[in-house]
Amino acid sequence: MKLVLHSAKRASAPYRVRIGLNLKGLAYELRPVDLAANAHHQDDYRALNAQALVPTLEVDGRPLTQSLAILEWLDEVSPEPALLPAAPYERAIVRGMAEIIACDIHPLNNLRILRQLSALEIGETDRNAWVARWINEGFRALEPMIAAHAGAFAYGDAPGLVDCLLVPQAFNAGRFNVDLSPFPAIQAAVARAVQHPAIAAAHPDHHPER
Ligand SMILES: N[C@@H](CCC(=O)N[C@@H](CS)C(=O)NCC(=O)O)C(=O)O
Repeated sequence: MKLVLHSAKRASAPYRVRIGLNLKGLAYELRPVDLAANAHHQDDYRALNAQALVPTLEVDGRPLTQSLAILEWLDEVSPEPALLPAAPYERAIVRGMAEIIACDIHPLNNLRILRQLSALEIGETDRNAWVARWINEGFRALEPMIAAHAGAFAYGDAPGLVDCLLVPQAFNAGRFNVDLSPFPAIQAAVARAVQHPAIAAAHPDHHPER
């Protein structure tokens, strides 16, 4: 199976998939997409991803989009080590935690949203306050869930789906200087997760420029 991940250096959605692929121990080719230069709006990229968003994962030349769908697909085709727990109730808890980030924090703070705020002449200080507002709101909900469910990782004792989402979202919070000290369980889970070699290898520092 040949895997090609269309990714961008600091973007959090492809960072999730890099973590997932690394945890599975799957080899993949990384193709950087220059978001600043709007490479994602070019026809050749839109042919792979009609939303003009990263990531896209090409599987033997066939594109998959949406990071959560890709991570769930990975868990289906390469079940070990599992990203999701086995029990349906626990799977729903984990998906709920992941979706706080993927559905309720990240879409409000995405590049296209920030560009639109800029187009509406909202200045950098207010844009940063906007970003912080949604991270804080989501993390306030996630904090007690992590406190309740974390073991060695964000959910239980093995790295999994929550870590795939949480580590990039915490990195994004750092980019915008959002203070995470009100969220000690989140901070501790991230500090532990980034020590894992597969998660560390997915860090933007190891990504080609762009
Ligand atoms: N729900 C999508 C979100 C993808 C997404 O928004 N990706 C961002 C980077 S993290 C992007 O491509 N942004 C480009 C833009 O907003 O113009 C997923 O999880 O894959």
